Amino acid sequence: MFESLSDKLSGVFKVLRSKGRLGEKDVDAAMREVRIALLEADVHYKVVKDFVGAVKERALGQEVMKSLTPGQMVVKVVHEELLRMLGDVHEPLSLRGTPPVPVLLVGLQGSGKTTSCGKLALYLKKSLKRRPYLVSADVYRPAAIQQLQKVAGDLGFPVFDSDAREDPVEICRKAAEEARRLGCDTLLVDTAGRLHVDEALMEELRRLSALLEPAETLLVADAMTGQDAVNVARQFDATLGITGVVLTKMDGDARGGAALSIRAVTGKPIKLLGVGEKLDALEVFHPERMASRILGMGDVMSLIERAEQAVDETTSADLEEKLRKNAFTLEDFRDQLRMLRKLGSLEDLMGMIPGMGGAKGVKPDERELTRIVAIIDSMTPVERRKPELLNASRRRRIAAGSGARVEDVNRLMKRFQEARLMIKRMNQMGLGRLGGKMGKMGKMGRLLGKGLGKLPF
Ligand SMILES: Nc1nc2c(ncn2[C@@H]2O[C@H](COP(=O)(O)OP(=O)(O)OP(=O)(O)O)[C@@H](O)[C@H]2O)c(=O)[nH]1
Ligand SMILES: [Mg+2]
Repeated sequence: MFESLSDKLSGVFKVLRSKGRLGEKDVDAAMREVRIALLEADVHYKVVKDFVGAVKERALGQEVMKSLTPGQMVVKVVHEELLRMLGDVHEPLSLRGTPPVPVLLVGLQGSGKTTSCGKLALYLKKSLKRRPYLVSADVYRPAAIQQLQKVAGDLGFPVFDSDAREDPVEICRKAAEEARRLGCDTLLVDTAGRLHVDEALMEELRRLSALLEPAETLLVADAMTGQDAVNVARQFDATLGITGVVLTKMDGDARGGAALSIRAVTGKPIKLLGVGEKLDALEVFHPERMASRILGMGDVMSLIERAEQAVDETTSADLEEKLRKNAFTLEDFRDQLRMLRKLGSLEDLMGMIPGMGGAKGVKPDERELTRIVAIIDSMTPVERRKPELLNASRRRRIAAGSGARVEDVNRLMKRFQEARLMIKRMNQMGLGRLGGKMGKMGKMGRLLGKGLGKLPF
């Protein structure tokens, strides 16, 4: 997500930071590059214009803080403006009302409505302790009803037995009754998609909306469709009124910037992100985290949350202690690599670690993990604890023992040293040296210390 945008922005910031004083010319030049980077990332041109204008004005204005260099100041302003563009604070789902509280999922064909319905049900149950009931109001596409039934069945959620010959409004009325009877508190309504926004579909959605009076009308938009996603959001909002957006396929290699302009263009918040085809691939959207991710500061919070879900707590305190003392050994490194498997794809994880997102030439390779673990396994326990013992002859022995080449062993050692350094750096952030508003580093750092216990790097 946003690798190339991150790369470019960090390039611009590096230049800015290297200067002691910043004149109008420097800021102008930097903003020209920021502008190009945003446009290339497919951010809506009007949003880019406002963004660059605001940053320039503030950067050149009187806003100078003693504690920051002018370059840092600009980075801070960019971060804040980016945050503003994304919506400042996370807006949670609002599910007040008499149960079963209806949630309507709408959007174009193939945008991910049915999948998101399942993801949302799982999220509601796990994170909000709710009891969802699902219903398909898609009577048009053959097998659409069965598709939702399969999704619900796989996850173990009750689902209405929709009859494709009936009117969608009638189906939903009956489904709401059934949900109430079963004691479910949330009614998730999957609706039919269309290739384009058309009047007949909108009319049907309006009728559904009038009957259900949904607490949330979520537009499910495909991030890969770029500017189209923004237009669709605008149209759905104008004719139906949406309360939020679920951006799907954020795991794809789309430039993604378009989707991020949705908030700025429609004023409606992005609430959730679809990040994969699996039904647990749903993330809550946090503007702060996204801004940090884009600016290459990493999304440590999301990473820690994910780590906490996947890994048990027992070893973490122990590791925290080791990290503090810089006693992180190859054994720990190996354990971390093993745990990593549980967290998600490597590429995903790298993007969340500060400084790693844009790291060039670090193409994670899952097989590499297995190789690394084999190499570490071939070391003696003493070697693992004291990597400085590894001279040329020991390295040859280890290579032979693990079926690797000496170069592989060397590369692993280099990586390990880098990982130690990185950990040291992150620890220093944790000590609160980077105070102030820049990402609430103090708190983040402490959490990081904790989260790092679960990281391989
Ligand atoms: N990679 C990825 N694929 C997704 C995501 N969400 C949905 N998909 C895929 O997108 C395709 C369409 O998803 P559906 O949920 O059937 O979309 P829909 O909006 O219900 O489609 P219609 O009912 O035909 O309008 C499927 O292949 C999904 O697996 C996501 O977040 N990431
Ligand atoms: Mg569908």
